[in-house]
Amino acid sequence: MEKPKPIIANAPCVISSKSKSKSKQYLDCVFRYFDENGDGKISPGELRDCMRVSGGEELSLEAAEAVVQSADSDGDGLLGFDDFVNLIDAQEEEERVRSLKEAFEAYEAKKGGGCITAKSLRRALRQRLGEARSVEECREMIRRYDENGDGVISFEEFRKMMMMV
Ligand SMILES: [Ca+2]
Ligand SMILES: [Ca+2]
Repeated sequence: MEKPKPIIANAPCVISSKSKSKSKQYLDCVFRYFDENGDGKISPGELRDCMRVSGGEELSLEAAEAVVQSADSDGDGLLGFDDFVNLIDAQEEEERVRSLKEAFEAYEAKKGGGCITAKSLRRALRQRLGEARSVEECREMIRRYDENGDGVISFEEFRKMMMMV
């Protein structure tokens, strides 16, 4: 099954708002936009219509049901407001991890190798940021975030490192 694009990107009130703040008001606005019949719940059909109207990816009813099911806490086959917020959160988290993975790949010693070494860090800094660092400096940077002390940065360690900066 193909993964639908993040739902939140398809809501017009999101597109018009420059800030990506997740205020209650803002989520409320998105929620109401999805909730066509105003019963305070989002059905798979509503989710689907909404994606279509807003020019998002065409979603099959089965796919919409699967999305709803993934966040449906009380099992009624509909999304209440809290479920909806959780769904958005989960999707944003997924999005964040995806872009982190991309960044990580650029620093990896070997594509798919799963670690950043002092050498690969040095190369990536030079290529991507035009920063010339010595291997020693790169070793030092790695040491700072190398939690398990294996001398390289794993994706998990990289993730924590990025959260700190
Ligand atoms: Ca509804
Ligand atoms: Ca490590």
